[in-house]
Amino acid sequence: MQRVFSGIQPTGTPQLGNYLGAIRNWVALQQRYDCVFCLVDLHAITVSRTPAQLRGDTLTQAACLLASGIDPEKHILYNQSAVSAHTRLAWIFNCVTRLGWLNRMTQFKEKAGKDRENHSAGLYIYPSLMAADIHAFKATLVPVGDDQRQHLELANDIGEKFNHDYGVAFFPHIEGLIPAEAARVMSLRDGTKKMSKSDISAQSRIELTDSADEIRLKIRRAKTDSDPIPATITELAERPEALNLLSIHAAIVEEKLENVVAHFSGQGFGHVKSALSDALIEKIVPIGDEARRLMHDEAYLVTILRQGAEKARAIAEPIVDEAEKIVGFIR
Ligand code: AQP
Repeated sequence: MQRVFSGIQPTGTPQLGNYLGAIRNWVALQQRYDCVFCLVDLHAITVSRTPAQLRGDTLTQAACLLASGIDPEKHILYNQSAVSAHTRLAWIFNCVTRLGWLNRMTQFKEKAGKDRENHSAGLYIYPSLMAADIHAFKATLVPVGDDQRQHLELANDIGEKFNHDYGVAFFPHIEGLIPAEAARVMSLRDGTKKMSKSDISAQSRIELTDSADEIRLKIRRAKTDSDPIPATITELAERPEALNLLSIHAAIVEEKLENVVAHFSGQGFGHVKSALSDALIEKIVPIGDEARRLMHDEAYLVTILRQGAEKARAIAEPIVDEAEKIVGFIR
């Protein structure tokens, strides 16, 4: 059976983009594949985090994933730093990856901005660790949002270069599973910017633990324009905020965007926002309620992660042992 691997950074509370771009897909894939879901705490420290933030966010993420429907009995849920196979393979991949490849990564450019010299080396080599995360499990299916497309291509380049350099067919080809609707959910304050957990404006995102009142307020305040909804998607090309809200609505009610646009055609945003708030509250609030309940039981969450790490080690360590043997390391 093909193996699915995917991760999420404990850098805040999961937001609607994480849910629609990744988590919801993870839950569905559990029916068909062996799945490994990882809280990528090693990735999270590529930007500055206090120990309390990192620990708190890791537990919050675990609670939100369980509340969303991740099954830790049948599948694997753990935190990355508990499985040393990730960093062992990442070092080998750092020596396979070419600087020119990393220089092309748009996420580094976006996150580092103009102040590149002051960012961590970890942020720069992040894609090489991500390639190791996937290849350490020989996973072939990786459900992610559209923002990770370039990193997945690089993970394939790295796996192929390793195979080529050492004359083996060791790492398999990876296929990204990117959803058709809302693969890139945009900020509620700026339709040209990705919705992010770490955006300084809490108004820019819906978090999975938001209350019904918070969801309603954030959607009411979401940036839009005063024009009515057009008849077709192509007429939304120059209206990023309008397109974003309609795309979120389409994804949350699991309807095609063109049908949603046709449904609201001619109406103003007051109507769309009210329908969108209702749909979001119906889907998101039960997840938040369950996550809050789980967050009261820290010992339970830690046990789930420990058990997951044990199962993850049993898969990844023999694969990375083999990769090290191929490289020529003596054991
Ligand atoms: N806005 C988004 N729309 C669709 N998918 C998204 N994802 C993230 N944002 C959106 C997908 O969620 C998964 C987990 O993401 P991550 O935590 O590993 O890192 P990220 O992509 O950098 O997410 P954030 O929320 O923007 O985190 P911060 O603020 O820490 O940088 C991935 O599959 C991602 O594609």
